[in-house]
Amino acid sequence: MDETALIQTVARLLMAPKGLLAADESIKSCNARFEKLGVPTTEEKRREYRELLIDTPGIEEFISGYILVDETIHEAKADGTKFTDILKGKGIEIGIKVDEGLIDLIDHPGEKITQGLDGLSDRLKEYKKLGATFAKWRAVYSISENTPSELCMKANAEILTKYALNCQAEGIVPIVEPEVLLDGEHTMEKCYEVTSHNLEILFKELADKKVYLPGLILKTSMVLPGKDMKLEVYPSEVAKMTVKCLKEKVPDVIGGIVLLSGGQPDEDATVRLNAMHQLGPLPWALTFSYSRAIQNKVLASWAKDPADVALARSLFLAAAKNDSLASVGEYKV
Ligand code: 5MM
Repeated sequence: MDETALIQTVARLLMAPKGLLAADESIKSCNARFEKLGVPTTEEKRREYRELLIDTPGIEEFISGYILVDETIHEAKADGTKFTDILKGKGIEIGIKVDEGLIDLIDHPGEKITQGLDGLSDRLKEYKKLGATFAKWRAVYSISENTPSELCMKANAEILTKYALNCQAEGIVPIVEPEVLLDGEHTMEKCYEVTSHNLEILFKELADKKVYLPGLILKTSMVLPGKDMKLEVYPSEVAKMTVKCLKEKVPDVIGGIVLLSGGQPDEDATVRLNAMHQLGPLPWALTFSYSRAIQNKVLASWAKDPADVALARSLFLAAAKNDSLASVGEYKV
């Protein structure tokens, strides 16, 4: 394992005041978002949309890495320039989602594990040749009366760890994403409890199997009450609970932490990250890796008027700038 190369990639990804763009919606999720807005669900429309995101002038000021999917990493601009060359030219790290989605956890209704370990090493080698320096794998946990079960958390921790070891062996920085879903009627305290216990299980497994923590990034959900509670929570409260949970369970030596937005309102994701940085110095780098919270307005604008790429790009730059400011606690409402 080339530890120095991993650390250098982590440093480039987490260089303040930047964060990551998650543009790794699977074809299915991307199509579902397109469909809602009346955009044709064709490969060409997906390519066109991703071109808009990848070729936005100046975005490198706010974004250090793009997480792509298999389809996009092989694609090019309408004029033939490869997407990977555009990103490299801007000094943006190329990331790739390597999990192959969720499957049911046998005998555990409502619970999922993530698949994609088969042939992973070969796929990583291929992505590395295309320029990828980091990867991402997402596991999900639903909160309900009986979930997440110990078995679900342990099974996903084992899978995330195998994935991380594979990545590091290939010189690719793994992002491990254990996402506690926002759906449900649970309290914020319950979310704290579940996130905390799950992180404990995950970091024990990562340490037991000797994953190199300075060469790993955690992508986590925030500690929030369930969406169906329809509760207003102060950003300072979310920040306090999330940071407390992370400080207690994430080793200081980790490469760093990035947050997902998880379906919370765009502005909330920004304000809450900002509030975390106002709590004083943190033991690890902490920034954003949003998909919806950055892209919602961009996609809506482009769907309405695909010819007005300039408007969609200005919305993308504005959202990325706000999150960049929040990543150093300088965002002002
Ligand atoms: C972009 O969404 C990713 C998962 O996509 P699929 O469900 O289509 O496979 C997801 O991992 C994403 O990277 C994170 O959840 C962050 O996205 P949000 O929208 O939560 O910020």
